[in-house]
Amino acid sequence: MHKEKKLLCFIGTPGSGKTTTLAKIASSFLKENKTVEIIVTDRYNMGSCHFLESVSSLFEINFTKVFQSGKEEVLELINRAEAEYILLHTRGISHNDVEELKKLKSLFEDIPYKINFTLVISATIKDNIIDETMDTFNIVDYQNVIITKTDKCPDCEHIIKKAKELNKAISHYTNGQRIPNDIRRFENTKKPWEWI
Ligand SMILES: Nc1nc2c(ncn2[C@@H]2O[C@H](COP(=O)(O)OP(=O)(O)OP(=O)(O)O)[C@@H](O)[C@H]2O)c(=O)[nH]1
Ligand SMILES: [Mg+2]
Repeated sequence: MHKEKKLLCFIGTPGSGKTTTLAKIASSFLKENKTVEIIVTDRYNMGSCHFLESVSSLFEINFTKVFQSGKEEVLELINRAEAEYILLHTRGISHNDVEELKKLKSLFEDIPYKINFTLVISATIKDNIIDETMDTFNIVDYQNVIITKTDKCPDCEHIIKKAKELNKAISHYTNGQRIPNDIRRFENTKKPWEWI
């Protein structure tokens, strides 16, 4: 078992690209011969769960999902995971749903592992929603941003500006639906993110 598990938790609004991006990141770790496990922390999002289960079986990635979504269960699955990189899938939360974000925060609070939270945000959303999303998700104290759907909207200036303002790193951008191909490192990051 790896002494230091690296936990990456993907958060974002519904449809932002969390599941697809998580699958791309998982397969990029595999390419680098790192061990990966995906844990789905929300049992209600059947679509994402089935999708990740299929991707995991295709790429031979360890996969587990919660049955109840409680804190103890999530911790138990993390404790049991033997991979070096553990990718946590969360359910989409609306950009103004403060209560749900507080619940998400509390799901991972007091877990005796360091978790790096990545906000997955689509380049296609309007500037005022970008601001609200990036501000409100800060409840979870995310450190990193991945910009999705840049093939649909190549202009990411507003997200980049907002990330600088909030002192968030941008590790990657995605530019299509293909897994694992359509993801690139974001080169201009001021604060290279520790793990990915
Ligand atoms: N064009 C394009 N489509 C993308 C990209 N990333 C994701 N998508 C598509 O966007 C849609 C939503 O992506 P998901 O990964 O399911 O988003 P999600 O955030 O997990 O959604 P929920 O689980 O419902 O909250 C899917 O059709 C993806 O194929 C991208 O970079 N470019
Ligand atoms: Mg999903």
